[in-house]
Amino acid sequence: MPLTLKGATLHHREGLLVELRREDGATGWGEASPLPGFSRESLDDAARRLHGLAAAAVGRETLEIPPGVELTRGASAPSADFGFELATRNLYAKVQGKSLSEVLSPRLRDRVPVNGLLSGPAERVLEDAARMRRAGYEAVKLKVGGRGVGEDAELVRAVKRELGAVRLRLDANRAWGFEEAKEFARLVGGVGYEYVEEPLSDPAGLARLAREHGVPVALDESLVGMEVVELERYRYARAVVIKPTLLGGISHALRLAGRATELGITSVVSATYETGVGMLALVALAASVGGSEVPAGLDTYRRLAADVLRPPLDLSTPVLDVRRLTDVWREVVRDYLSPYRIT
Ligand code: OSB
Ligand code: MG
Repeated sequence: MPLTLKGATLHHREGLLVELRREDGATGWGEASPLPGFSRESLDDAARRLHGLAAAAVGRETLEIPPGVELTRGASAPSADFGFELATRNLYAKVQGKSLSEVLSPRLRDRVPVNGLLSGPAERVLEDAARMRRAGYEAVKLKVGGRGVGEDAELVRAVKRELGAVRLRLDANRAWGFEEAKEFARLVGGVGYEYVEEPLSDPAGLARLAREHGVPVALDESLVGMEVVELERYRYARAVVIKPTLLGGISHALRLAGRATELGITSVVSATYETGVGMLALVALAASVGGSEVPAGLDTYRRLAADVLRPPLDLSTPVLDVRRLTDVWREVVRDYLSPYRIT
């Protein structure tokens, strides 16, 4: 089914798979899939950046790359930085005889709850909310900002009634002016939602919205291009939505999440419609960051009609069993991959 993001309709998902091969034939795979409307780089920009990174890696000692030497995070194509770093880490894991999760973190949680994603017309949203409650989802996220604050607030109330004790997150994708956001917050007062991602078209007002009006806000778009040291200025944030494809890699995501934990901010590892190759990294990352289990934004996978990874991953349960997933998918190899056009 077509996917509507920021008013644009996507009929298929394009991306690049990265294969890094060592002299002895050992390989590591990665994925660089800029998301139209959210990534600033095009697929061509990502390809160019990958060629640059590959040229710099030729002749280098594999084991020198991760986790020893940090890749430079460039501004030109964060999706390529992620894809290349993932390939190096997968290759490193392969050479060490370990799984990707094992090389990412010595302390992995074995459960990753999935944040169910609600979007589309109100009727579908309510049906999906009821289905997710019955299935046992711990948290769901509803897209707001597209209906006018009165209608959005009404839908939020109706969704929360369907959800009962299931946690509700909201995401406005920068839809509102300050007064609209205040009005929305007033209308949903008492509903008990966890946070609203990026309520303001002008993020300069986020601190005031949070501090003076008590609105629980989460950062998503604001994190793009942000350095880890800058996060301190956002102490008011309830959560940060960490999307390695948009932020530029695994090391950066790990450092950002580490700093967030120090500042008392929750890290929510999230996907941007990656294939199974990227999703395996996001699952491992979600199992590695933060001090406790936090539902991760991995429900995007459900929206892909097919995957390059065959068989596809099973990410359709409310809680992922990380050990089972990483045992089945200890490594991605060429035999499991088939180019596929999703139309
Ligand atoms: O706005 O959070 C977003 C996916 C791609 C681009 C933007 C967004 C998303 C998601 C990811 O919503 C899923 C999630 O956060 O649960
Ligand atoms: Mg968001």
